[in-house]
Amino acid sequence: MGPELAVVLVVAIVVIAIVGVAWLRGRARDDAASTRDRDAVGTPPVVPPPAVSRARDDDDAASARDPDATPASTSPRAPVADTAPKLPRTVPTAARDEAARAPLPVERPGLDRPSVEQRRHGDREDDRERIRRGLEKTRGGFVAKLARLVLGKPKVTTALRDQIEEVLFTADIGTGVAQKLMDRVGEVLDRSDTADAQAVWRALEQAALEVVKIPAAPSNFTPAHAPYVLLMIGVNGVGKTTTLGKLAAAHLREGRKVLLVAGDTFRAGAVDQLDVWARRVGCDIHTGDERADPSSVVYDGIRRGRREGHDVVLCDTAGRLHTRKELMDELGKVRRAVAKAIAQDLPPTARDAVAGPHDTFLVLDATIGQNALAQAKLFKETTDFTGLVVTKLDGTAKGGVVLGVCDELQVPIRYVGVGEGVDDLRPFDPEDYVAALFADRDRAVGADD
Ligand SMILES: Nc1nc2c(ncn2[C@@H]2O[C@H](COP(=O)(O)OP(=O)(O)OP(=O)(O)O)[C@@H](O)[C@H]2O)c(=O)[nH]1
Ligand SMILES: [Mg+2]
Repeated sequence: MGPELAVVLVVAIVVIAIVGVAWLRGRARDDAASTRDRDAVGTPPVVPPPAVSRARDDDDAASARDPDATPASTSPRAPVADTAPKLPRTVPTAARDEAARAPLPVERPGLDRPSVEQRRHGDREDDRERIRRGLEKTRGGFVAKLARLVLGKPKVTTALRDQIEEVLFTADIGTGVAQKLMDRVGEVLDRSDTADAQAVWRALEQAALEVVKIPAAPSNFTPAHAPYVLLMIGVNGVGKTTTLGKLAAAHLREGRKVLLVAGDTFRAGAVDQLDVWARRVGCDIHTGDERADPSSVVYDGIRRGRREGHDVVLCDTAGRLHTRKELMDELGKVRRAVAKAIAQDLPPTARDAVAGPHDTFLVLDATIGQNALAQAKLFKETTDFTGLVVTKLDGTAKGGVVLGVCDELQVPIRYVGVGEGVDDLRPFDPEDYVAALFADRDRAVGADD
């Protein structure tokens, strides 16, 4: 082979090599492109979750834990998906926690009402309406039976006495109240054999009003040494935590700075439940370590409230059976811790006078009727409380238990719960309650047993 042939061969090999490499590179690019196309059709792309949607998930989880939490459909949440900043696929713990702690939309009943005067008038009307609606089932129960007996005829005769007596004594109002109401009916009937039906009805209404009208000084939410401290007590599931959440909203609405204190360190999820309420109404919360001593949590919470300028400190406690001595002893310890925390800022001479919180409310569940009364009596034997809250008046025919509780305990009812929502707590007004109980006479007469 001559030198010319050798040069031609080398040049040919080099050209073939260059063309081959270029061809292989082109194949590789095509393969990559077709893989992308396949993925785009068959597998959804992995998109990092937006920060706010994480918070929404937490909210939903929380509302599953807490039936009080506002359902997503009614909550005025802003749409988040498009505007939310994208987080990297692995969301850093700090960012996740921050998203989870993001405050829920604040629900403060009444803030949008036009003026103070109008608002107060509106509130009053609203209160009456809510109580009236809450007592619907009770009205359909023993009140409807009474109405059929008394108002169903133009005149009430003494022959009806026994029947009225039977209705009253089988109603969930307690025998003491039944007797008081019966005595009044008797007084009207004693005057003559037949009585005007409206006069008998008015006598019943008047007697009921006397039972529930318990003189009580209103709570002082602005004590000389802030904060005002409230302790909520009662057996399991009566509505302590829910009532605290609603109360927090009511205080915020009055412009007070509120701190919720998670004194229920016993039940798993109790702290989270209160936390949901704090975020929901937009107030601060104080929590201790898991399984911490409730007295120390409450003590620290009150001290923090004082330090940080809260006007109102609302303390939750674990549900407890009045029959469990150790739990009732624990409650005594919590009360002493509260007294100690409040007394710290008082002049030495005033300290001994502090025996406990400014208010202690015993929460009673109306749906259990006479058992609520029995509970309250037993609590009273071991604990002091300054007021009662009767919850779940909505959806029960046993709303007459309010009468029995007032009569037996002679402790004022401060609030009534008429639903699970943030706006479903109403200050108890004796006149409104009795008016609502005896309202809708015509409908009550027509109602079924
Ligand atoms: N319908 C109605 N439900 C209520 C009312 N108050 C509370 N509830 C419901 O009662 C249930 C128990 O309420 P909680 O506030 O958890 O009761 P609790 O006393 O704190 O319970 P424990 O912490 O377990 O002792 C929840 O489902 C509340 O939504 C009310 O006024 N009406
Ligand atoms: Mg609770």
